[in-house]
Amino acid sequence: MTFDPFARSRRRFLRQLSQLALAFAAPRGWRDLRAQMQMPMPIPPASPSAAQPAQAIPPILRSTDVTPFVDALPLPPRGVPLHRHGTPRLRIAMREIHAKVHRDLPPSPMWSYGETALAPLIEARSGDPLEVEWVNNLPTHHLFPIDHSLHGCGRDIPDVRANVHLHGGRTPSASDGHPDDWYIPGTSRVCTYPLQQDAATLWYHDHAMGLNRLNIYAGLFGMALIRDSVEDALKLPSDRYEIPLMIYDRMVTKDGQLFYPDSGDPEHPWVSEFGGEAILLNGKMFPFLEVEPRLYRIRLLNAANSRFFNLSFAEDAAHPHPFHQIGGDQGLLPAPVPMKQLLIAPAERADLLIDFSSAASRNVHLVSGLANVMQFRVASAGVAHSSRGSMRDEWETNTVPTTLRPVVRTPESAATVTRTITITELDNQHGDTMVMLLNKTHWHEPVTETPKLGATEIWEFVNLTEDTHPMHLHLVRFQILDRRVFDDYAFRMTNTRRYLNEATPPEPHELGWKDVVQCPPTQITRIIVKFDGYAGRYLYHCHILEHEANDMMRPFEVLA
Ligand SMILES: [Cu+2]
Repeated sequence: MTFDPFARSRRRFLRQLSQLALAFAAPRGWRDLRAQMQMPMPIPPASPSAAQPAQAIPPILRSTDVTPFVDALPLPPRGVPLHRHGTPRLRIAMREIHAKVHRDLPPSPMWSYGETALAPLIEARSGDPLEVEWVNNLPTHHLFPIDHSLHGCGRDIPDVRANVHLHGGRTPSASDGHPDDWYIPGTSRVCTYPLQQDAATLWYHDHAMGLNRLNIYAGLFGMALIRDSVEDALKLPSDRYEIPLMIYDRMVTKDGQLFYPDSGDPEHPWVSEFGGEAILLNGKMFPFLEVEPRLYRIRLLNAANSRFFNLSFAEDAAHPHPFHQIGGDQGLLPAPVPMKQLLIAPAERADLLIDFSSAASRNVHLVSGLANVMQFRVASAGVAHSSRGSMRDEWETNTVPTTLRPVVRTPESAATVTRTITITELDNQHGDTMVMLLNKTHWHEPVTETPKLGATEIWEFVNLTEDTHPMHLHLVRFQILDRRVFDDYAFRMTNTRRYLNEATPPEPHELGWKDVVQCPPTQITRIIVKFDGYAGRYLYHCHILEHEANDMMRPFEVLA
């Protein structure tokens, strides 16, 4: 599937299908559309106009080329504060490392925030400020082909630039990692994170203008867990029973090297999406984890550039292993949601509880689509009993709580402004995507979204493309109001809004606070958001990193 010559025709087919559906005014099902997203992401073939490939394509590893479940799942080291007088400060350096994605493959150069492929885990308390000195110790040459035609990516600036955004952090603008605030190897920045926010699974990653699709792909991302007393009181599984788990896909050559594709046009190497056959978990293909037959908490992050993962747990195909989702992007849900599978978009997080007690002495797999991508080796029943001390039994529950954290729904009447934001792609005559825009406006054009500090607004994303876009707003948390199929042809042609079905409320596992929302094609997705926290310049964008890099990103400014 590596280079899919049918990808473009499939996209055209889907587009025609959508037009056909509209001709008969038949609304496309939300779940059907989601199911389409399970397909490997198409990689555009070389444009017919392109003369020579920009880089030679080496033989690419197939997932069947390696022995599964021979590498133990790596777990991230804890970030240790540099000093404890005053505000704790971490010093985290970006660097080039060499790491193996599988036992039987040679190491590949990668970039990391740590000494291994796995960046340090930042753990902090809600309301306790944290400072991080982010040091750029990267080399001056990039690992992957840069597209100098993308915004803010010209040949007049250094090839290697970096900055850091704490995704999901309620952070003052100066420390938010604005795409223009990049800095070069040999320099560093100190960012201050007040962390005035609920317990949640956050992550940190590169956000340098036009480059973060390549910087994150190279490895510049890590997880951050914010904890608070509400979470403490639930006595959820902790320490070795709480597993940070980052899932993402890569193209790996047969000799173990990370590879990022290009369009075939040396002047415009950008590709509109990325899909790789190697599914990595915490840096390894097909890792295994030895677990006890008890309750575990899994802090899951989709760290992929473009790929949506449809995940489940199973002992075998006929026996899905149930689990509960207890939290999303911005913290705990009101109550645990029993699940059999989870569709997770790039940058989304899911806080899961899974009970292995019914699978003692057997294996449970994490399944992505139809493939087993990770193995949980469950110990025999006796092991759990002997390893659990009485202190832990007292302190920690081994059952799923019935309620978690109240999430008061924001009434629509609280909103004083409604903003409509269109999502569009512009294609050339060959059907290749050239640019992807929000409100048909480029990144560098003047700010048009200027909410007042403290104001509540409704933002409605009108998706006029054939892809689901995971839209992310910096600074804030929001609630999903609904999604509704509309006549996108009428919208495009006459700017009239005609709905084709009733509004669909968010899924049960989307009923908590969010900072990423899946916006499916031919639907209008509405969120309600209070612009709390800080005044200043921020941004919102699609978190498909290839889209973001080619202008599916806009500033907003919170006015004091
Ligand atoms: Cu997008």
